[in-house]
Amino acid sequence: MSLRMNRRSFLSMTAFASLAATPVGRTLAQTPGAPSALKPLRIVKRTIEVNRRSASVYGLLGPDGRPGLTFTEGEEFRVRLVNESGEPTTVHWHGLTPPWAADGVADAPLPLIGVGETREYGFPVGSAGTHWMHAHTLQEQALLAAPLIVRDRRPADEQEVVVLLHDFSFTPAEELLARLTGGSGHVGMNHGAMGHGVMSPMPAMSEHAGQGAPVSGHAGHGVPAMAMDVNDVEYDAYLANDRTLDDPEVVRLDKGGRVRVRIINGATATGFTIDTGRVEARLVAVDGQPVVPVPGRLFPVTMGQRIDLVLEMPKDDQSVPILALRENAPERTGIILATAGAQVGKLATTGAGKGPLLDLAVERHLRAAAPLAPRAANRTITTELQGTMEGYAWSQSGFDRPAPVRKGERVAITMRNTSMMAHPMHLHGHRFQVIGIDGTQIAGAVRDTVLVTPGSTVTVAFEADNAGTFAFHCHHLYHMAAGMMGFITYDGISG
Ligand SMILES: [Cu+2]
Repeated sequence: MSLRMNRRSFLSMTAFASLAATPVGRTLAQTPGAPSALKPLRIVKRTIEVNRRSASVYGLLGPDGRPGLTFTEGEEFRVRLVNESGEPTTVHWHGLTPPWAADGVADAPLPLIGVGETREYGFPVGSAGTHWMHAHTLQEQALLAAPLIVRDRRPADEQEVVVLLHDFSFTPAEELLARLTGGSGHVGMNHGAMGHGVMSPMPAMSEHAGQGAPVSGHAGHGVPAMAMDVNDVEYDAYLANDRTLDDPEVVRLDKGGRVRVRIINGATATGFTIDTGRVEARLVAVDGQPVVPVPGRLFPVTMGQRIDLVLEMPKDDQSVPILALRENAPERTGIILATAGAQVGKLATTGAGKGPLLDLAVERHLRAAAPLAPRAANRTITTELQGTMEGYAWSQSGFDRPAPVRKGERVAITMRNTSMMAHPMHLHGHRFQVIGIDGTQIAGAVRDTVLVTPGSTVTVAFEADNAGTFAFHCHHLYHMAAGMMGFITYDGISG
């Protein structure tokens, strides 16, 4: 396979095999100026308590022993990543635009990080924003995910709260996937790496893939045409910073103080709506990129996406729950912001009603605060997002092989969703701007993950300025595992 050939040539070219720790990206000697120290980041196994049961999960622990990493804009991403988890894995820096070698998808280009292996990274961290890091394998389900925050160089007069949302099951991800596929063998997995839940770089062909899966009906259950499927997996819990809402994190803040809540939807198969309750918030950034502020109390955030909300704490003693409502279901999670003297009441893990269906109403109105320079696309890639719950086979047409682009091009990707589920589509190595929804041109948000709801068409555009073979896929973990996984590739990199 071309990707593997490419990896071999890449490895021999840089002679990585002779080094104790694998340097990835800009080598350390090339770093200009006085190099700052490498930040340690450990992939570990840890035990947390969920619903009063102990759960063995992964963790990504930074220099202070807490989850994740924090940088300041303009800094170098200088990280020494050590895999202490006892399992081979890989970590993707979701939202950063590193050189291809540092991207963190298995065999694109580097292999999994072996047990006990160390990798050293060095590349510019880029502009400020709320990002995250996660395994690009089924291990993501077991909380192999953490925040990756790039702070503004001139900090605003605001306090910062980071919330990583997740969906949690005591059932292993491999079994959840097997239940969904019904053992139909439609899963685009590399069987040699199955035990580690590693995605194949190329989706496996199946008799259902590429046929233009039917849109009408739902597996013969008599559901009307274009009926939507929403939640593929019923989880045991929904977590915010590893905790359920009946035992939430409580963050004490100053009365009347301004706070920036950085919300990361790290769930693998759950969309949420953030509910700020009585307190109005302003949506100021999506996927780490600033937008013209949007006031409101309800904000959608699908899998892989981030939103930054700015709000002012009440001037008297009050608590402000920041809830994440599960899409089309009563379950909820969240954290509590509270002034020093505020009483914090008990909150149930289910609400009175269902969380809203995620749609594109907010997306349509988002305007990038720092849009791409106006430019016509040199190339348009068109893909149909296809699949059915029957057999659980998912695909994106035209991506049976990596889609070619050329360095320097402005590339547009038009995605038409003919399936009955929404797909959060994520491009690695680049940020795109949403430039069209259902035929209407917009100067929409710059981001890296966009939701394409059933029946809708979304067009994004990006600058082809980071050569490599980068993943372009659905961020629903089980859709990705079942075939909704492709690549874009630059001339001369792979084909
Ligand atoms: Cu999907």
